[in-house]
Amino acid sequence: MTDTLREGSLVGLGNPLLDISAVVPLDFLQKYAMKEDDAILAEERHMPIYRELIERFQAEFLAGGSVQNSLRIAQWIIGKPKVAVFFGCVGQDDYANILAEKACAAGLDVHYQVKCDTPTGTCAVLITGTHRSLCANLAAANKFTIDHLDIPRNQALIENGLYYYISGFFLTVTPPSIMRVAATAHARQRPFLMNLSAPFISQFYMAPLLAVMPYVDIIFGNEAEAKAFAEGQCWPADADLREIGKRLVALDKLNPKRPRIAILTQGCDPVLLVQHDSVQEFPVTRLAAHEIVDTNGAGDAFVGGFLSQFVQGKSLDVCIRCGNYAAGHIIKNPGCTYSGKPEFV
Ligand code: 26A
Repeated sequence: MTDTLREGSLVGLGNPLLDISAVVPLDFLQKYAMKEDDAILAEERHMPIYRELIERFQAEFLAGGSVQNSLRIAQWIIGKPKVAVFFGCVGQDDYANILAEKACAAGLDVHYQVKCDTPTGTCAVLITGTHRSLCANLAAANKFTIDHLDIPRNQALIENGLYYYISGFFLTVTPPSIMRVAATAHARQRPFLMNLSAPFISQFYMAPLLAVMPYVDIIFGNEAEAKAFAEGQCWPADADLREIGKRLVALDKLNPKRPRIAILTQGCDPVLLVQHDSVQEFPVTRLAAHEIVDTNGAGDAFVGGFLSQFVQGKSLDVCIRCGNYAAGHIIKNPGCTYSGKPEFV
């Protein structure tokens, strides 16, 4: 089946980050005014976190960055190299080498923009039990510019794509690049998929998010992200996740022939698939506490599993089941990493 997949079918853009991950006590989160299961952009006061994680908590270094994670997972499941292409910006340093090496090992085709004067971005991952809190110092990732997409080779790769995936996180960096890719997808009638990514995106980047929403064919998000979007839209405070999903799919859409779909995850509770007025539930296998290594990357892995099937034209049912499989696997491994061969049938 995967033989029919051509190279470069799936195009993703995002922030390539090296995760610096450690198990920490709750008061460490409090020290930096962070919440469990949150994702934030680092401010000046967060800068000591990275060194502290390394020196006090024996942090591990893991390939991260939301979209790059999803594409690595999709590649792992697809098994055929270079079906997925990734664009993002890194520095010229060891961290960039680690990221490129992990991406390449997964079969992902990365085309980084490289900024020599800025270090590669990092993300502090603070693990507390089954929760994780993320604090990203985007550094070079924040320097991605649209002219990287103008390089003829990259332009050709974008035009060659059949499916496009970009995180809401990337709205903090370069809305014009996102609009460019969305417009390409639209002109070619190819699916454009996005992720709400984190509550702060809806809180602080609602305007560029709404600008791209008419292009979005599939929107992913978790419960907290969907609620933050609903709040940003002043939707009724008592709207439950189903209602929010219905309102998300009803937002303006440029291509009405392909109605928007919302896929909302809620941890170990069922995944909701919202289309038109219908909401379907897909159960999640609950892992035993001793099986959980960390939940970092679970949401990205869900999307990766979903994409691995979506690009093969599988039904949404199969895509979501594979998303659940991938998320379950990643939770049993440190960060967004996998072990062995995929076992999704
Ligand atoms: C703009 N921000 C805050 C971010 C991120 C991010 N990826 C892109 N942009 N903040 C955290 N991450 C990544 O999310 C993964 C877990 O879902 C982390 O690098 C981590 O690998």
